[in-house]
Amino acid sequence: MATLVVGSGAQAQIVYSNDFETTTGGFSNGALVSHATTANPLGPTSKFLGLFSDNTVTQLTLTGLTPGSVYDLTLDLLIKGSWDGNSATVGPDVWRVKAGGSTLVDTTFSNVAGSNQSFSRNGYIGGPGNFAPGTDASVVNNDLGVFSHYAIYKFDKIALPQIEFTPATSSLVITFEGANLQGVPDESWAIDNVTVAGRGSAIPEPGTLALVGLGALALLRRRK
Ligand SMILES: [Ca+2]
Ligand SMILES: [Ca+2]
Repeated sequence: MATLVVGSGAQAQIVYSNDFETTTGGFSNGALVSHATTANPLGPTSKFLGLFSDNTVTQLTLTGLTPGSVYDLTLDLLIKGSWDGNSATVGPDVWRVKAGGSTLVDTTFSNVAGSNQSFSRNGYIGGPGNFAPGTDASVVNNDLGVFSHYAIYKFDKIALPQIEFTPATSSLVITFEGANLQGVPDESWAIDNVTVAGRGSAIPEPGTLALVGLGALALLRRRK
C-alpha cells in the first residue's frame, strides 16, 4: 500500500509519488505523523508529512526532469488548528508553494468563523480572495476543539485548477511553506499524497531524440 516512486518509466510519466506511510523520501524536512483523529478522512492510519508551523519550510528536490515540459503537482493539504485566514491582527495565515523562482500557490486559509480566507478553487495562486472558512475544502471538521479542528484541501486534477510548472533545467526544488503561523498545536499544516507527473508524450529519452531529430533535419537539408 505504501508507495514511493522516483523516476519511474516514461510510460507512467510520474517523477515523484509519496503517500508518506513509510518514508519522507526527497523532502528536506518533516516527520511522518498520524493525523490523530478517528474522523481522519484519509483513513484512520494514514500518515502525513508534517506538522509544520511558524515559518517552517520543507523542500522537495526533483531530478531527471525534461526542461520545457509541463509537470503537474497534486497533493492533499491538511490545515490544522485556528488558522485565521486574511486577518490583519492574527494573520494573514499564509500557505505557499514555489518552484524555482515561480510562485505556484500563494493563499490564506481559515478554520475560524468570522475570518475569511483567500483560497477558493479558482483563486489559490494569488489574489485578494475573500471567502468563508473552509471554502472548497474536501473535508471540514470543527468539532475537535480550537487546536484540533481541521480542513483538508485536495489539489488534484478534478476539483481544482492544476498546479503546474515548466522547469528550465533537469532539476528543480519545490518549496512548501507557511507564514505568520502561531506554532503547534495552535496553527499547523501537513501534506499527503504528493505526486509530480509530466504531461509530455511517452518518449524514453526526449533530449536524445530531439538531438537525433535535429541531426536528421540537417541531413535532409544537406540532401536538398
Ligand atoms: Ca498518507
Ligand atoms: Ca494566525
